[in-house]
Amino acid sequence: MCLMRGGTSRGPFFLASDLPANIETRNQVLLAAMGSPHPLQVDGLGGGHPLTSKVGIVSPSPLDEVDVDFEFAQLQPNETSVQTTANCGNMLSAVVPFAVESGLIIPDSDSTEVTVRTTNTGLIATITIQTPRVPGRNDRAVRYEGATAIDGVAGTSSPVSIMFVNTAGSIAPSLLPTGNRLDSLPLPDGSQIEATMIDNGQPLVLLRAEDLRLSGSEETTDLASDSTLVNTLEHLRLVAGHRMGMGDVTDKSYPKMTIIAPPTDGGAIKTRSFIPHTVHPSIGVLAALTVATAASTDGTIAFPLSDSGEGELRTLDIEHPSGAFPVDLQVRDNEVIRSGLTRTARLLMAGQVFVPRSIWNSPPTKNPTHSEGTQR
Ligand code: NQM
Repeated sequence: MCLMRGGTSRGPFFLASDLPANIETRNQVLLAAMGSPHPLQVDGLGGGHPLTSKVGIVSPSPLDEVDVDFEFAQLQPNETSVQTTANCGNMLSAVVPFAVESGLIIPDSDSTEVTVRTTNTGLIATITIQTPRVPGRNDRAVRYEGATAIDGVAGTSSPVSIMFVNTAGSIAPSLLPTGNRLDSLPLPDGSQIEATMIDNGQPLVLLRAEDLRLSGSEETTDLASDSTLVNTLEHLRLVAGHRMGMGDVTDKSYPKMTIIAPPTDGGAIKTRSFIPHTVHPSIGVLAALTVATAASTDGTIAFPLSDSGEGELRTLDIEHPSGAFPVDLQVRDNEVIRSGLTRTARLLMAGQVFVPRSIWNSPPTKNPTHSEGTQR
C-alpha cells in the first residue's frame, strides 16, 4: 500500500492482488482501512472529507492497448458506501507513480508514458511522468520534486501530464444525454431554472449563479451553510439524474451540481462545484474538463458566460475557489475531440494498513509496499 496525493485528492493505493477477491469483503476492508463511517475517520486513514476518502486499486491490464487498470473507489466519511461508478481524475494522477513504486511499471527512460484505463467507466488516459536515473545506481525512480504548481495544493512538484480522448458520456449515455444543449429543470416551488446537463468525463448539471441569486464568487463555507441552496441543488440533482439517464442518484456522488458565472480573474469561466453535498475547495479534473467542454460548445448555458477562446487548440482556465484549473482542448466543428491537463502527485508513505481480523484475516507479506495487513 502507498498513501499518495493525486492532484487535490489523497488516499491509499493498493495492488488489486493485495486485496480480497470477494468484492463485499474488499469493501469492508476499504471501509475499515479508511475509518468510515465516522465524520473524522479517526479509526482509519481517511481525512474526514470526500477528497481524502478515496482509494485507488491498480492492476496490470488484460487489454493489449492498455498498460495498467485503475479502479477508483469513493468512500464518504459518514457513510458505509464504496462507490466505483464514477471517475476521479485527481486520483488518476497518482496511478502511474504508484505503478512504478509497486513494480508494475519499470521505467527505462527519463520520462515514462503509460496508458491507464479507469475501469469504473472505461476511460482511457495517456499519462507521462518524470523517471530520471537514480544517481549512482542503474535504475530509475519517480521524480516527485519539481516546479509545477497546481491551485489547491501548496508548493510545487514534478508534472504529471494527462491526455484524454473519447471522454464523452462517462456514466450518462452521451455527452449531452438529454439531446439538448440547454434544458429547464423544475425548482421546488414549481418554477423552472435553465441548465445544461453534460458529461465529458464527469456528469455535471451547470446552473447560472445569477439564476440562484448568487454571484459565483461566494466562499465555499457560505455556500455550504446556505440550507435553502443546498436543498434546492439536491432537488434539482435528483431530477437531473433521471433526465440524464442515470436513474435514481440519491446515493450516488453524481451528477455534480456546478454553479457558473462569467470569469472575474482573467480565466474562461468561474465555477463553484458541489460534489455533490460538499462544496469542492477547487474543482475535480474531469469536472473541469466537462465545464471547459460546455464553455466551448455554442448553445450551452456556459457558452455565452465564457471567454472560451478561439482556434482548434486552446487552453481554458476554469476559475474555482482556490485559483484556476487550466484545461487544454482540441475543438473541431464545435466538438471537443481531445483534451489534456497537468496535475502533480506525491508519495506520502508506503506500508501496511491494519484492519480487524474479523473483517479479513490475511497474512501480512514481507514487502510493505505490496501488502495489506490484518490486526494481530
Ligand atoms: O472530476 C471530486 C476530485 C473529484 C473528482 C469529486 C475528480 C474529477 O477533485 O475528475 O477529480 O468531484 O468528487 O478529486
